[in-house]
Amino acid sequence: MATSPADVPATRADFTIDQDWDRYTAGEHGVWRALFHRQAELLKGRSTPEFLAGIEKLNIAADGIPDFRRLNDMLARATGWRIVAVPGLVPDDIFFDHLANRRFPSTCFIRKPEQMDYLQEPDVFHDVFGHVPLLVNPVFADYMQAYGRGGLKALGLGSLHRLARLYWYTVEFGLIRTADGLRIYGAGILSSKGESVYCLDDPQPNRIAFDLLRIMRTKYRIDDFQETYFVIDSFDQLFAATAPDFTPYYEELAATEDLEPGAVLPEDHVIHRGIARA
Ligand code: HBI
Ligand code: FE
Repeated sequence: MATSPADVPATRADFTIDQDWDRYTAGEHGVWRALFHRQAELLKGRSTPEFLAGIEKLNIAADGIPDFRRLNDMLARATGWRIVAVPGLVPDDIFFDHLANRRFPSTCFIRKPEQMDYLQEPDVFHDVFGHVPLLVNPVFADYMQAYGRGGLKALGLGSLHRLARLYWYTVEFGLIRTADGLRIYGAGILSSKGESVYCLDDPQPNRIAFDLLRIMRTKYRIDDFQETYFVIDSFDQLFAATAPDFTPYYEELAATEDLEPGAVLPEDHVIHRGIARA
């Protein structure tokens, strides 16, 4: 059903809206409960321990869609971040400005029961279950703010697409190496039933060690599981990568070819070489 302008909640200049937690129906809380139970079970032994620590610290549970006011009390005390409700994807400059000021823009609608397995745009399960728990981790919280600041600069340099790739291959689809093996930290995987298994178990995708410039050259899929996952050793490594000024990187990248999502280069530190898709 097309939403007429009247349906779209009035947004402010920063595109924020009120979550209106009291307006959720029992059916909407039911969808959250079903998604939460399924992912919590599936992610055992798959998600990075820092994700579980965040879920517990924020007491994000199966009982229903969390109230952002309650989450913000705990999140602000932990790392100074807070969630602001937005109607959906917001313009890049607005998005980066929120992140640069430790405000995570989260959708507050939840998918329909028939969309349980796949949703193109982020909903409150993707944003709150997938993204918010890691904002409790001080280093990752610093990375997300540094990313927001970098995004504002990249916009000014016409290099947004480079940083969009960095976000995609880390915050959305990143893997991390632990003593027990590879684990998931990317929100796009944590909130996805199929990709939570595929990213670690399937021989098809490449798994390549994190390399900032390599990632910023690599295109990504938005309509299917990723063909390549990039693996960090720690959140410290990720945060340290954002320390330098990226301007020289953008100049160097301007002289290089973009890479297809499934490409493997001789200089790649390949952890697993996938099976090229037909
Ligand atoms: N808006 N609400 C929301 N969530 C996102 O993840 C998001 C966005 N706007 C822009 C955007 N992501 C990407 O274009 C940036 O990551 C580059
Ligand atoms: Fe996301």
